[in-house]
Amino acid sequence: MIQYRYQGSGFADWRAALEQYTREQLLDMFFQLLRIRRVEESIESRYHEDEMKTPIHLVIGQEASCVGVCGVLTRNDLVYCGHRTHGVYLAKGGDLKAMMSECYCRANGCAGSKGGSMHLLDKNVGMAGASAIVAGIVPIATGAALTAKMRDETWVSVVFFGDAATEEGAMWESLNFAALKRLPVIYICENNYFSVYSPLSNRQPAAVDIFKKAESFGLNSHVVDGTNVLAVREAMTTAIGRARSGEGPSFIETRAYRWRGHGGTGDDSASGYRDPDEVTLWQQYCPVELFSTFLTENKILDASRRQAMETHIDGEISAAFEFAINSAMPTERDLYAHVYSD
Ligand SMILES: Cc1ncc(C[n+]2csc(CCOP(=O)(O)OP(=O)(O)O)c2C)c(N)n1
Repeated sequence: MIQYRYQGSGFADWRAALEQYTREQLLDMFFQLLRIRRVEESIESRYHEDEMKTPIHLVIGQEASCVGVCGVLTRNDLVYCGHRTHGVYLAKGGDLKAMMSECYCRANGCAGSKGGSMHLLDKNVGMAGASAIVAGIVPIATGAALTAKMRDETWVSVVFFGDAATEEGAMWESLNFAALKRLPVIYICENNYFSVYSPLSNRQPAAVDIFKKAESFGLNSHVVDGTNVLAVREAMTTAIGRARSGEGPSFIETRAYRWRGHGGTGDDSASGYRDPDEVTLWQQYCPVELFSTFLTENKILDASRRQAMETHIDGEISAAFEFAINSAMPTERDLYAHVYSD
């Protein structure tokens, strides 16, 4: 039985929004979406070789939230996230070679081979940390925002997490504190309706939307179509404006669907926890292809431009795999670096 249907309206109402952006900005948003999709597909295609010694959680189907959010951030703004890291890292300007090296556990990986896919970290681009403990990263990101406020800094703290994180006490304690202290923090809840194999309907009462709960804690709160990069970006623009001008925290619930299994490669619907037709249905609302069609219809993207992007991304991905595979493994000495206890 299909339980979760797409509730958005695609790009039908977004024509006027095109005027807010330059052609380059729109093409860049599309490029970022396409790049994340192609990187994920290539990781998926080589994962069976068992050389990437890391669990992976693919973001295919949910790319628009990463690109829509990170598109309005500066390098100095800090981003935190849960275990589904690849899209956030790339959208924040992360280095693809350093990310691939991390997946291959190489010493020059962005987390020095100690993190793997779930713990991408790169201070050069403001990728401040990730945690695989559900909601574990939320108080940390909130604490960072307290630092920004106490030091009178202009940067903002942004944290991505899934719907399951809103079933943890640490989440609500953080929201309460952030609202009380009017902290410059933006909470991005990527609601894909599942916590591993458990649908939202088995975990939370249907009568109260997640973003409404956040609103009741005193946060500026929105729900958006998480397959539409422009919708995410619009909500994020409001949120970042408020955070930078001292108006306090915001909460954005983005609704999209994870096309692949919770972890690893391929679709795992055959195990029975969701209807395979539900996956097929959501694939009609592809964040990459619907934006491509929209831009093409509005004469911003054409076939040759798209092909040039595909070729560029292909080259970048091949180079990143080659770089990672040919990089050195960590030495025994590396194991003791950045370790703070005996
Ligand atoms: C505190 C805690 N409980 C349980 C787990 C096991 N676990 C790992 S991922 C996950 C579900 C995460 O779902 P969600 O936060 O909605 O993110 P999604 O995977 O859907 O992106 C669970 C329960 C964990 N890592 N941490």
